[in-house]
Amino acid sequence: MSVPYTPWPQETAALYRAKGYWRDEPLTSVISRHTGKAALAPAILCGERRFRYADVERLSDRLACAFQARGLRPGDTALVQLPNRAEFHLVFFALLKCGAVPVNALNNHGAFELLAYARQIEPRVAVLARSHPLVAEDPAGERPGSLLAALGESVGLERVLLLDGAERTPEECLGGFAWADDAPLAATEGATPDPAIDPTGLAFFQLSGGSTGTPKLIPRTHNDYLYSVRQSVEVCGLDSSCRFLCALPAPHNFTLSSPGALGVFLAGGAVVMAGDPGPATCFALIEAHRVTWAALVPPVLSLWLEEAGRTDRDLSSLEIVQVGGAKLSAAVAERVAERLGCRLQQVFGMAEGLVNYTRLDDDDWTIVNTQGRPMSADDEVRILDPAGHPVAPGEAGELWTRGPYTFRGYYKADLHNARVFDADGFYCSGDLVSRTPDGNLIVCGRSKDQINRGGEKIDAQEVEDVLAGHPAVRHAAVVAMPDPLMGERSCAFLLAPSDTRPSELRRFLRERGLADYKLPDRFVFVTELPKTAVGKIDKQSLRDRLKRDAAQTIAEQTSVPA
Ligand code: OOB
Repeated sequence: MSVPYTPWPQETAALYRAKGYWRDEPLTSVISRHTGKAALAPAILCGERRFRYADVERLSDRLACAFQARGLRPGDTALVQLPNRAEFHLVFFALLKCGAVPVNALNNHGAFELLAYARQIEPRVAVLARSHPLVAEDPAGERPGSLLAALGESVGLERVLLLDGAERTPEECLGGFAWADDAPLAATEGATPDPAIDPTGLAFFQLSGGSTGTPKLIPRTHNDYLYSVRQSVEVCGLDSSCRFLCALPAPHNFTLSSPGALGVFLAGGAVVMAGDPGPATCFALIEAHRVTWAALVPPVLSLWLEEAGRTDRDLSSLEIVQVGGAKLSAAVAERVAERLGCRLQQVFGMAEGLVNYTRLDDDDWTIVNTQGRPMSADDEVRILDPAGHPVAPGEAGELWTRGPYTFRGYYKADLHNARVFDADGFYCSGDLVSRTPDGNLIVCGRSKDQINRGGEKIDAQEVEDVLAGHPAVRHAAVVAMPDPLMGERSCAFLLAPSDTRPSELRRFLRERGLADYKLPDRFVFVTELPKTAVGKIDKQSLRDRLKRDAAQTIAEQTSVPA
């Protein structure tokens, strides 16, 4: 049995194999390829703990045996939500070794998101952190029941694995896991799992930022994902000397594969796990582990740049800071070299596939002002106007793409797939981009109904749908408002009585289990919402109103006498 997904056309797949992109190798080979002396090198540094490649291989084998003993079989699916700790990677590799296909939810996802994923994949197992507010008791009573109870309907408690918060050594590490029904893990030392990986099939699901109201899942195969990792390592020139700081959420496509932790494993380097991306935590880790690479979103970079001027920490080991996930302003980009003493690489990627990098030897203008160019010679990019015609060179248009690691369809989403793929298999990312004469892309906007809150994507319709369930709300329109630090924050325009309290609306959304980052930063109560000629809510005019407000505020601030 295998989990179904939209395949590439046969002749395209044959071409990708012939070109050596797809090698029918499992993703777990990024660990297992390190044998002999290389297996003794550190792979993951987490708190005081040091996991060598041999440890990651052995521990993920033992975990895989424990999953198999609980009946996990190829083609089953798994729901995982774990914090940035070594155990995230152990569980990921263990599930792959069982041929199971995980969804790795972000640690700040709420019950709303987790249940939406569970409904789509009907997981056979769930792996959760015992300390997570959704799992732990909820003294404040703000969260609905227990996630375990809700998940129990689809998973069954006998297949929920919980991880405690203790930092155990690699030898003791599996003692931190326990089945929710209290049975022992049953992970015998020295055991190897029954071979179960089909390297020609699906490896796992990536998460889509979404723009349609339901969180969408992106099937990623061993072949396409491993190619994207291998090609990223090549383009970024990673080798075994790399010490990579995993500061953003570990499951995110950027941190996992661009080149991310998997790229660092492939190259034989070490991944340093950070519990949060803030400069206090990260600068200490950079100093302690002589970190050479870090991947950040723009607001985190801004915090780092600010703190870099004040810190006593030794950041001299840093060679490259990659920034992606949201548009980086040229003004901030220009400060990287001077403040952090390292080079900048811009990364414009998407969980659906295509990843663009500025190259390390690009000229300064390109690195500061563009979001880079596709990493593969076989990435195909079309920039089209709304009628589907190529725009003139240098003009902005919608980005359509296909290639050896760009997916061909969201999971169980035929209607949506029909809208975002054309007949040739090109995927429309919903980004507005232009292309420089030397092929670099500049992101200039977005056509999808999404807010990019400092790299965290918010599906406007999803929040609107939940808000519409509140008795006081007759209609909701959620749009982006400019923000100096985050780039964008979210604002909800509501047809609702003006005495409705924002705190009550926030409580309502939290109670529905929506992730905190999706709660609107601002509520505006209106008696009418502007409409377009065809009668749809005119979101552009709402965005323009917020932009005018922001410009006005800046003008007022700058005209205040000293
Ligand atoms: C990355 O992946 P996702 O799936 O969270 O978000 C993809 C979207 C893009 O379609 C674009 O709208 C935006 O995030 N984005 C950027 C950007 N990088 C991503 N917008 C402007 N400038 C950039 N540099 O965010 C992601 C995946 C892999 C590598 C890096 C980022």
